[in-house]
Amino acid sequence: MGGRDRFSARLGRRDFLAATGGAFFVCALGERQFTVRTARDVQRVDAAAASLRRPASARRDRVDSLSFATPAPAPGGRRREYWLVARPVRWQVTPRGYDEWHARRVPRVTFRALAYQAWSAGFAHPLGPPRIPGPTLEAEVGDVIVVHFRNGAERLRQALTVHPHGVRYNPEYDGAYLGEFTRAGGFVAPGEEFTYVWEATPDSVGVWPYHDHGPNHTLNTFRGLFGAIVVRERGAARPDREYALFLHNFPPQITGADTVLHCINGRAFAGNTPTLRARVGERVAIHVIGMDSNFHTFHIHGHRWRDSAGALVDCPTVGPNETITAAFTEDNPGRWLYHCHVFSHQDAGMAGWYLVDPR
Ligand SMILES: [Cu+2]
Repeated sequence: MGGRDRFSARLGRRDFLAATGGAFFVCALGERQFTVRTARDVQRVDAAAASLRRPASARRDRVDSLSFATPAPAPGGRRREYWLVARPVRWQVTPRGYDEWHARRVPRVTFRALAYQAWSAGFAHPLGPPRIPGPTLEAEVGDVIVVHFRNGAERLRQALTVHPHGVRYNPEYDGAYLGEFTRAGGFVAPGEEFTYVWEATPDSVGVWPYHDHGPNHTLNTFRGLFGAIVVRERGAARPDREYALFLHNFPPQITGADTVLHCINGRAFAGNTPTLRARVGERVAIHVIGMDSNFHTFHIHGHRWRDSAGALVDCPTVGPNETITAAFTEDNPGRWLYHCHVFSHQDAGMAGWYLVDPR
């Protein structure tokens, strides 16, 4: 990617220059740190990432010399296998070109994103187009989650990984680039494959993110390399309606737009973001995961629920890589707005519809 990026759209309307426009972000990469203010800075980061070679594994300390067995399912558990390919995708952030909440046109923004794509067993064929977020990985307590990962972003010329939250894993399956202490799963070079094996233990129950944690993780996570892991108690029933919503932004440095777009699952503005649906009487669970450097809040009009401490809330905070779940039995039909309540986020796209049928 880098210098070969092609941006098909630019935000032409200066009135979309929000207060957040012109912001910068920082990428630590190898021994260097970059302040990314422009698209040219993104190219510099990509070039630096492409120049990194697989580190020779250091064996300086006793902990670095440890070797680890591949975990197996607990008695009664099973292997939950997934085949994921990280690949570039031309991604439409605002496919409708319209913000239904404010009844206004918004610019169509398309750029070269990165996504985890689900493939069938043995990487035989893709199961659908690349999507942001990537496929949801599901397991029950006692299972192992096996992720066969291929770095299919050859033209990006950078190592990529899959790093999970919430599940149990040993350092071999951390999926994190650690400089000279990197193990195999922390540096999957373009065209290469690695199989991660993670355990769904009793303390893994919940909803968690996974994301790239390779050498250029900040930039490539901002480009869309993330998804959700759902671990349930053995035999636990699913809610009648279950959604995973990622709150994140696409900076103008990577989209070529004039300003930042605050997104839900890769899309900005109501009518483009996911439209959630339920019926009165259904058990609803909406998992909300922060996936950028901001603290967000999550508000659903007309609804309240209890947080993990038992307090009634209608607008809890969700921080970077944190998950909150809005769970309730639906009792309030109609068209509702859901949105982040940080005003500069909601007005730059972080909002959507929740439609509740009366029965
Ligand atoms: Cu927000």
